[in-house]
Amino acid sequence: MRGTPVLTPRGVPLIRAAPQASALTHESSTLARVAFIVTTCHEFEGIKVLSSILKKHGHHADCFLHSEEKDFYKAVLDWQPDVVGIYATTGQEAWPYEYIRRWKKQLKHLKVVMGGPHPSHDLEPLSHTDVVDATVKGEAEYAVIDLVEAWAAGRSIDDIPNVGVLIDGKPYQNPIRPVVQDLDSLPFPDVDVFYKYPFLRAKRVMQVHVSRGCQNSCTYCSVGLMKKDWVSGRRGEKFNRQKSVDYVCEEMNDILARYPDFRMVNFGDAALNMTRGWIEEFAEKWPKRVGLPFACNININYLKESDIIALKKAGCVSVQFGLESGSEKVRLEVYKKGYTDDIVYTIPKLLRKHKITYRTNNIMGSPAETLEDMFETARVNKRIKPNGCTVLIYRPFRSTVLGQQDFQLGRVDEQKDIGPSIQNDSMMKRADVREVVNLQKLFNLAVYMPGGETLVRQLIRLPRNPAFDFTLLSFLWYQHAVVSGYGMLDDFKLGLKNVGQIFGKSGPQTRRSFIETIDTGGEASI
Ligand code: B12
Ligand code: SF4
Repeated sequence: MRGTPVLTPRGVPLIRAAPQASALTHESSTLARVAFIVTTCHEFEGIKVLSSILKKHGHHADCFLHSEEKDFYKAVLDWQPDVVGIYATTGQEAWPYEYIRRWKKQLKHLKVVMGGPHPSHDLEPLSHTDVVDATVKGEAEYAVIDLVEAWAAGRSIDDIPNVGVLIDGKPYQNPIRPVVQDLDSLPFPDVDVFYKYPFLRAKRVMQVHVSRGCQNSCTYCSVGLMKKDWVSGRRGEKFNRQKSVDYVCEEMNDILARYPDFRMVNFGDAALNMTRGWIEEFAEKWPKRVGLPFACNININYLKESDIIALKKAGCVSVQFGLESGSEKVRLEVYKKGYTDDIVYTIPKLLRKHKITYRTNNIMGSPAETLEDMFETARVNKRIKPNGCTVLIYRPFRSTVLGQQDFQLGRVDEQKDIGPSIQNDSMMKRADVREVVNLQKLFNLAVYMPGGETLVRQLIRLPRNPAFDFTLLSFLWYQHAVVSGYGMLDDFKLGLKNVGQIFGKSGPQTRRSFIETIDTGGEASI
């Protein structure tokens, strides 16, 4: 935990409030009750950690998943929160505003904080003054404690590091404190707030994180700017951090003791091969102490054959890596991915040799690429024979180097609501936008069907239609469920629960054409 008191930007020491009767809370409770809310049906690592930290400090925390509650509004209201915490990626921030307005009518003391990637780079949510009371930038372990306790004690939140607030009607972002250096110093993530839901605890695959950061700094990803912005450059301060193997094994056994039915683990980290030597130690300890097979992401520019051997020994069945573009020039010079063609052609052969299946991630429609480059991406995939291709449409996030350029250069159609997902539509102003979006939907046909490219070249000229969306979903489902081992039924159900996020709009109205034809189940309407 924090050692020396943190000095706020205005030089005022932050005093941690001792647990006391809360100005926020209702009569029966003396501490803050924090309800996290999310719309995607998934176990979110950030929320698990924040919940365990809050509980460690004596507060109450829980998480409410929109898809899993019969009556989402009532479930949160009945829990009587003092604080509602929204996790938001860009495009995923506005969905709960209507709920919050209604909760605020019922719970006069309710405060609302938004955290996650979106408010870390954009203070726009603060302009919804009837909804959002504060935002948090970056890693929020210590900020949420300070914030909740300041609210509970009726103190000002204006000087709390990481917190964004309106001061005299203007958004103000406080500087952030150093990122958590030792991940082993954090309590085990609180999985109970997600595994209280039967669907999430009955899945075959458990979602786990063992690191933060990434060795690469790709220009289309938020990680590059996080690195620059979140780490001061002080000697010894790290952005890439990994839990110790011992901690991970203990964390896992702690979860399995309560939820013994999981059959596999998916490591959601940017790359499991983040720290040299980690996989070797993991390969020694994990099979003996945990022994579950797993899937993970890898950075192939840091991967040696010895790592692949260690991954296999540890129980890895499937890996995923970002090819992103078939053009080496785009990959290296624009995306700054660090994957040369040599690496792109060598690693898949080694993965096949050691019998680990692999899937690629690919981007369609960035301003760096022509439609021909995107067909080249399909051809490179055909050559390296992945067991599956995930294809995302380029989205210009303001939290990325490339996205910032796009906004500055007026390349973005800012009026177009493409929803929260990067699988739905394109915001880029390009003459061939229809072809790009259709190619993303039909990409797998071009890769896996004999003669597929010729057919896809014809089809992408047609107007977008549900059959194309369905093609994308079918490939996604098959590859995710079968190749990566998530299980056909689990993945089908998960797909139905999250389909609104994949093809929906950003605001409270999240359904459109194709979705309206499907009963996604369990979604309470507002
Ligand atoms: C694992 C992952 C996923 C997983 C899990 C979702 C998740 N967001 O955790 C899955 C596969 C489901 C996923 C889906 C998507 N993802 Co994603 N994902 C990641 C990834 C690789 C790691 C996130 C993570 O777990 N980090 C570790 C934990 C500990 O950190 P954290 O989640 O950031 O949490 C900390 C803070 O954010 C904060 N915090 C978190 N929640 C809250 C809540 C409150 C109230 C507060 C105050 C603070 C707070 O405190 C936490 C602890 O310090 C990041 C890249 C990255 N390295 O950050 C991309 C990233 C978050 N994803 C991104 C995107 C675009 C998506 C999708 C929209 C993709 C799509 N399908 O179209 C969806 C959105 C789904 C959703 N509702 O969030 C972008 C977001 C960019 C942006 N500016 O919004 C990122 C940054 C990658 C990128 N392209 O740049 N993702
Ligand atoms: S390798 Fe992945 S997580 Fe790392 S910077 Fe690139 S896109 Fe982001």
